Amino acid sequence: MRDVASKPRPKTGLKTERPRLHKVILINDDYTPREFVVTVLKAEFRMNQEQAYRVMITAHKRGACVVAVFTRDVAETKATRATEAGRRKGYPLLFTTEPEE
Ligand code: TYC
Repeated sequence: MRDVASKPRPKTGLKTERPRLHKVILINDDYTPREFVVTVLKAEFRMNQEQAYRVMITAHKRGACVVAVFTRDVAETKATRATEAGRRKGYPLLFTTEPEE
């Protein structure tokens, strides 16, 4: 069994670099109701009430708040879906993405 643990590993960085992660960012606006923002955060980002409220109120006070980080595809899909949920209700709710440093 110790043989398994001592198998040679691929050299770090050559084949197994992790994909860069992308932040999903919630942007504040003056029109979307707070409770609706919380509902979208819970539905699309699987947050509980407390987590969703904290993110919403941070964006409300500071102008924007990082919601979570994902691989690029997942970040873009979630940001688009969450933005569309607001659009369907006629709200200017906006989620953007940006690569992590
Ligand atoms: N500022 C909005 C209001 O006062 C609530 C809100 C919070 C909207 C965060 C968007 O990302 C947002 N109704």
